[in-house]
Amino acid sequence: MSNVAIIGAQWGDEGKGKVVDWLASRADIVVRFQGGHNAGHTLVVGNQTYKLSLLPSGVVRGKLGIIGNGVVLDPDALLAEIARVQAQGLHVGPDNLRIAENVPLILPLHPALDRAREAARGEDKIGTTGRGIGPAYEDKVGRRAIRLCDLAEPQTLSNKLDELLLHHNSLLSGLGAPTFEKQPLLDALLALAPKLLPFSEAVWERLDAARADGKRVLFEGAQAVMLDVDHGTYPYVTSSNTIAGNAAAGAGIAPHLIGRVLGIAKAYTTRVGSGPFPTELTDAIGQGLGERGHEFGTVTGRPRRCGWFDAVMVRQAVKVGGIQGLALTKLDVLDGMPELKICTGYDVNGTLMKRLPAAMGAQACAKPVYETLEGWSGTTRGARTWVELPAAAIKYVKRIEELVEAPVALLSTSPERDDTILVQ
Ligand code: 2SA
Ligand code: MG
Repeated sequence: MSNVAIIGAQWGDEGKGKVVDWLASRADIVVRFQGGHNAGHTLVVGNQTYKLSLLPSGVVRGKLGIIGNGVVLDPDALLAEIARVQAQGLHVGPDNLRIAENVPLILPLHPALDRAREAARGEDKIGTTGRGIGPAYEDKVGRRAIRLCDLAEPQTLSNKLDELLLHHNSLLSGLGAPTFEKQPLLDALLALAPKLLPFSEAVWERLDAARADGKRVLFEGAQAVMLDVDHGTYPYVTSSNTIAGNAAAGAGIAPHLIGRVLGIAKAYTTRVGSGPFPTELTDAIGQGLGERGHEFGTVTGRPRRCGWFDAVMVRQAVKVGGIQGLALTKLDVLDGMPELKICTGYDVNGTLMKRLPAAMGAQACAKPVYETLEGWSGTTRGARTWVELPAAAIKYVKRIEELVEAPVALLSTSPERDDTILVQ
């Protein structure tokens, strides 16, 4: 197996955790290359359910996990997550988790600013997870970020905190939110140093050695293409590039080492948070998808918005994300539906479009153009071979392949790891 990058092909929550876990058994290293603890990857292994937000999913399989420089890392969230999975019997230590020394840190002022801004947006919220992801990336590109390696340099920490507080306290007070004192933040960071520095290293070097040794690396994406800060439904997006091309920059490896790109998509569509959703169903059908699919955000618990499969959006994700094969998940949620619709185009102010327009107004008024397919009465839940699927289910999957211009390589028919059909 060459290196594989796994990315979401819709708006997140596609079931990446299960697929990463499934492929991690064939890899040596699993790398998170963007996002932060706004991710919520759920892995069901036997009678244990692991909810991971920062830890690379390979830790469940005892694989080496790497958190790359492209992530924004909340130290308290990481330490709490490590303690949680250790209580579930997993081992996580500097021997099986390495963190890029140049990873930017999320400080308490970042979620504070995230939430204050969302509150100030009133009705027009982005719908962020409130974890400070956006403000942390702003500090990174603003060349103000405190990074893991800074914890080893108290004077650097102190100087950087001065600059950060000058910036953030003016923003926070402008939003009527409480400001931050320096000393408590400095004390907290100095106290974190001995806990975090043992995990810190130049991970690009370790990945280069892994390349030389022929190790197999899995790049675990978070969120999804339609939340990508460039290619998603901007500004209702996350603040990092979620497409596979960012695995190189976000881990410090050569682009040609990314290898195969697997996209994950649900057999229908969900999104949590604000923003356009052309195939959204606000009727009983959408409610039924949400109930049968248990559609609540792993991170925030928010109910997810549900709708029909959008082939226009996924085809675009295939192209910009470099997706060569699709893992289609939660097919079982469609069991028993008399008919299914697939969006094949958008009517944007009377113009038929085969791609998502970039402008906010055009995105907001994109109306879905549907193709209708018959549903199936049999169940697909737990199916592990292609032949177990009802003919109409096979037809639905085949039509999706044609429309998104990528083969379905893997079908998931339940959250259970082994309820998976390897198509090719
Ligand atoms: P933020 O907090 O600044 O990243 O939020 C910006 C927008 O991105 C959306 N967002 C998400 N939407 C769905 N799932 C998310 N995480 C998944 C989970 C994990 C995954 O299960 O929670 O799929 O990797 C996620 N993270 C951010 C958010 O709703 C805003 O619209
Ligand atoms: Mg999720």
